[in-house]
Amino acid sequence: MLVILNRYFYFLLIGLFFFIACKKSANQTPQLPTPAATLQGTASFPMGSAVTSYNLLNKYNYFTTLLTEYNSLTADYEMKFDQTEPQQGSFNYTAGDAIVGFAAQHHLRIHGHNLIWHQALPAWVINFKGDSLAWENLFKNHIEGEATHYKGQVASWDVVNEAIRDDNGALRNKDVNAGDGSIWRQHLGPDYIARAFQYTHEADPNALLFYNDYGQEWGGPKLDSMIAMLTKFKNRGIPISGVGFQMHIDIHVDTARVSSALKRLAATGLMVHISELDISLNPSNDQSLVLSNQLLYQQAALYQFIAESYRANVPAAQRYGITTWEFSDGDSWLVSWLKHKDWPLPFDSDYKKKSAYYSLQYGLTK
Ligand code: 9MR
Repeated sequence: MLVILNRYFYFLLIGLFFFIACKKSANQTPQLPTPAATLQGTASFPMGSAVTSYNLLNKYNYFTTLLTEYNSLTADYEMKFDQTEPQQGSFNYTAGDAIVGFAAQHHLRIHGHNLIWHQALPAWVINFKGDSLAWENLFKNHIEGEATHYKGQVASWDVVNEAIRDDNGALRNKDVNAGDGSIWRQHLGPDYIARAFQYTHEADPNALLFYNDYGQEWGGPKLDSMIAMLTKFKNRGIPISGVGFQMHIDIHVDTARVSSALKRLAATGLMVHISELDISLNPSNDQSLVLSNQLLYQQAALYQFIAESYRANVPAAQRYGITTWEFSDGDSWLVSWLKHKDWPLPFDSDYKKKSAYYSLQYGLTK
């Protein structure tokens, strides 16, 4: 009897020891995020961010967050005309090359941004005097020069950016408000957009070519004429692969219109890139606004909605990806360039994840 009791006691003791050992080792194993818990690990399409070479090369938190979360890059401003050819015939691809080199080193996709835009032009282009042939040469040389320089290194280009007027859907032409006209349309005629795609395609036949713009979420004449233009291009055999829906939105956005615009753009058969996503919490730049949890949750719900709506309305084969315009609040153009009091991105200024991050990730997963 005593022997049997002793044996049970012995087993009990071993069990207890085993239980304590397991608990201890469980406590000692930290819960590290798995790759699947990042944006790029969760999404079934590329997740991108706008970046600057300075931040990539100098800010530790910036490039580690970027490499963990994203697998596609767009240059925030360093591949634009005013940067690549600041004086006529004097080229500077240093910053763009740094971004492209970083992407190659880390196997990230590069989306080229942009070749033709009415903004970010060097002074020599704004002041250029010449007949229509001279303008055509300037236009063609710029496109061919830059597209050739990055040939085989960029996966895709925003060939033409923001060519359509906000109010009536006409092509930007003469200024309506200071600086909102397009010298390209003024000097090259209405078919310049199609020619920009042709010239880019001739220079880099493997790059996917996009038309990129904002305001699709308003619906109305701007979206109607954009869709009409894209459809015409496809029917004419213009080498266009996709459309960029910038998505600079704010917390008052009409979500039904976002979904409807995504659906209509997808119906063109083109790839759809959410190309510059950010969600402003303070669109009127009210200096007295205090950041609240309520605002952060509203923003989070919208980030989730955008991911879900994209997945629901754009067929998988047409999803070129979702690109946020930078990823941390302090680096947003609204904050660092326009000096607004705002918090538009999934990470805060210290590169910490906000509710918006978790909800975006959830929207990519569900
Ligand atoms: O975020 C960009 C900012 O850093 C630049 O100074 C500016 C001019 O080059 O362009 C900003 O990016 C714009 C993008 O190229 C096109 N869509 C609107 C973006 C925000 O203004």
